[in-house]
Order: sequence, then C-alpha cells, then structure tokens
Amino acid sequence: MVYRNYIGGKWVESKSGNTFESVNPANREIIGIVTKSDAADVDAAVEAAARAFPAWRKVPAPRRAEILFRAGQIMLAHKEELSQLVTREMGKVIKEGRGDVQEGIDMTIYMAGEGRRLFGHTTPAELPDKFAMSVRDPIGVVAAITPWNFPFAIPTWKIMPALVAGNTVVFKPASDTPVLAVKLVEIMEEAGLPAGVLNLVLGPGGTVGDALIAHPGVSLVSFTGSTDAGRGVAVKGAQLMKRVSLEMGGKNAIIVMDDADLDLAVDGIIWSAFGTSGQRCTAASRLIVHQSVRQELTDMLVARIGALRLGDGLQESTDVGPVINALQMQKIHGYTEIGIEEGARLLIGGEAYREGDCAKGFFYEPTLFDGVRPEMRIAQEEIFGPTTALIAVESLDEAIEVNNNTRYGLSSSIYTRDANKAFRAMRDISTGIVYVNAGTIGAEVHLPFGGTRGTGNGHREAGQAALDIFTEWKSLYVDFSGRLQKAQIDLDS
Ligand code: UN1
Repeated sequence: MVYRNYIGGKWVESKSGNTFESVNPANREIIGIVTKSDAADVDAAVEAAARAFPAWRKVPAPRRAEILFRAGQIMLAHKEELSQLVTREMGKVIKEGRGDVQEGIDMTIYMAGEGRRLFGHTTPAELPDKFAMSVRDPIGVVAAITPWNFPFAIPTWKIMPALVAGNTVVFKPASDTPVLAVKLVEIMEEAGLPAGVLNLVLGPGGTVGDALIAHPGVSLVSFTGSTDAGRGVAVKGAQLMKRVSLEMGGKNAIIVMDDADLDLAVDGIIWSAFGTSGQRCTAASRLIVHQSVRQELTDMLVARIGALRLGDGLQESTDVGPVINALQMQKIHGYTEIGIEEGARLLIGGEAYREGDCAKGFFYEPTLFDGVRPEMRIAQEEIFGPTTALIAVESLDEAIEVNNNTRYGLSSSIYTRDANKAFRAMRDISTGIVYVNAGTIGAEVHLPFGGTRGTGNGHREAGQAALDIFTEWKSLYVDFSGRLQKAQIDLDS
C-alpha cells in the first residue's frame, strides 16, 4: 500500500506516480512507501483549497470548532497507536512519543475553544451615533510546512488555528515523517472536515515546499524548520508579497548559578539536552555555569550521562533514541570534531553508538564539552543533536550576556534559589521563552511560543498569539447618525 496525498477530499497518488520510503531511524525498517509529489500536485491541492475557502470562511466559527473537538476525541482514542508510530517513524522514546501526541491533542482542543472566542474589540467611536469594532478575518489558503522532530504536535500548531479561523490549508510535512501526517489528515477527515478544507501533499521540501511558497494561490506560508531553509522561505515570500511566519533554530542555554539546587539542575539539563536526542528547537545545547559549581556539576553530569541507555525508543527502558537520519548524524559528529579543533574539552560521548541492535540505526552518544568559550562554533551554531557545551562564568551579569549573545533567541533557563536573581534574569534575558528552575523544554500550548533574533520573524505560535498569524484585522464603522460625519474634522458635533 502506498501512503497518498489528500486533495479535494480524495486520497490520490501523485501525478508522476513516483514514491519514496519512510524509514525507522532506530533500525532502518521501512515504515511505508509514500507517494512523491511535485509542482503539479501542489497546483491541484492549492486549487482545491482555494475552491473550498469561500464556503468554509462562512461556516460559523463555533461549528468549525466542533470538528476540531471531534478530532481531539479521535486522537485521544488512538493516542497509544499514534504514539508508537511517532517513535517508529521519528525515533523519539515512547514516553516522548506520547508527549508529542498529547501536545497535538491539547492544541486541537485549545484551538477548538477559540471557535467560541476569536475575540475582536468594540470601542467607542470619536463621533456621536457611530459604532466601532474590529473582527478577525481569515487570510485564505495557508501552506503549513512542518518539521520531523514533532511530527504530530507541530502540524496541529498550524493546522488547528488556521482552520478554526476559517482558512483552508495545504499541509506539507517533512519527508522523514509522512505517515504520521497521513494519520493526522485521516483523523480530520473522520471528524467531518469538508472536502478541500485540508489538503496533504507528500514529498521533498525542494520541490513541494518551493512550489507551495511560489504558488500565487497561497496567501500565507507558516514554516517551522532550519534557519537556512526559513531564510529561503522569507526571501521568496517577500518577492511575492506573501505573509510568512517562521519558526526556526535555537541555541538555548541553561544558566546554573552558584546558589542553585544542583540535583534539580542536573535533572533539567539531562532532560533538556538529551531528550529527543537533542532534536528540539528548544534543546539546551549550552550550559552557562558559575565557575564555583562547575567541577561538581560536571562530575554529576558525566556520571548521569554515562548511565543513559541508548536504544530503540519503543522499549520503555530506553533513555535516548536515535537521531533522524545518516545526514544528521554526520552533521552532529562534524560538530564534535569542530569542538575538539576549537580547543573545547570533550568530557564524554562524541562518537556514533553501534553496540548491539543500535548498529542498525542512527545512534549518537550523548556528548558534553567543557571549557567552551562563548564565541566557539559549538556555542553559537545549532547542532540539533545530543551535544551540549559548557561555558563557565563568574557572575549573573556575565551569564545573561553570554546567554543573549547568539543569533538565536528561543528558550533560556536559570537555576537559582535567589528570587532577586530569578527576576533579574526574567527581565534581562532576551529570548522568547524563559524558565526558572526548569529546563529549556516543555512549553505549554496556551502560551505564546517563538523566539527573538534569528529564531523567528516576529510571530508567535500557540496561545491566542497564534491567531495573529492566521487572521487579519478588519475594522468596522457603523454610522447611525443619518448624516455625513467627518472623522478628525467635525470636532464640535
Ligand atoms: C520544537 O522543538 O520545535 O517546549 C517544539 C518544547 C515542546 C515543543 C518543542 N513543547 O520543547
């Protein structure tokens, strides 16, 4: 069986008939054969979405939301099988697979709730017998281009707010995780979404993604992925005057002050640096540590890292699963070599892991560098793997300065028992998310998610903030005076 595109309410193979494989990164088992699309399939999908838009935008938002509520229930009923598929197709350990699916359920239910809010404002008009208000309008056809690291959750971050607000969608998932995308769309179909409202085009970013961005029928591109790919989306989008919302890289840090609870900090570091094998845009790939606790902390970390069990994420006992593919593994190892060349001290890890069954997959040892200077490439560039770099500092001011000094600005964390330091950090850290006494990962769906500097382009996903991506404001003035009233001019009337 071939996993197919979903266009205009029908499951169809790509026009070329080409296919590609989805592979389990833990053992290279083939998860599925997938139809491989190109620009012709994108044309058909955008056309279907454009045709569905006029009717969908007029469906009352609470009715649209009912479909999302149903979808959330279906997801919940299938949570375990979806979670296992997350682990098989993407590699993250099963507990995190369940977290990925739960985050998708949470976002779906949260955005369904927006169907009865989608608030605008009413405000007094400056003239008598005149009424003023603002409402949110949908934008049109939205292209949702999503990454493989949260193959269930992140598509819901885009698709659900887009749909509840009355847009129609063409969904282009990462080519490493197409089968989960098919499952998500099947759920939306079962929940009763009308034909053409959500369309799925499977295939590589280079052809399908580019064709979507360039398509004149697409009004908004919502993209999560690497900063390099995101820059390409921004440039192409600008030429065509499209709305573009970008969610890209991170170089997130955990600050550990001299008064921190070190046991707590170690738990947060292990979870944030090596959870999902470091393949989160929120992963802690820098540790900014007060010099006076550096030795104790590194000893504790090395012991904990050495005890992490690598393996197939389907086994409940596995702590760290594989990385996504061979190319990514090469990139991660390349950064180990760069770190050594730059003069950082490799404390543990730094090699591909090929023991036992792991030889069949793409496993990389959790890796810790010490003696890292803030300007080194391993402290500046996103690695997207299980590698973290420890930078020693002498004060809170220095920690905050080092924290803020990268091209990215997604998530930060500080471990301290001093409320004054915590509040100074919350005020002066310039990332989109700041945690106190918790790691850099674990964002909740009802708060804005996104980053400053090169992490994004000013938008926030999740929470009500997401509605600003997927809607435009329309201001409405109703003059019931029965005469011509001139704003700014008839001051005395
Ligand atoms: C991502 O890595 O792109 O806060 C998203 C977290 C998750 C979302 C991560 N809730 O780590």
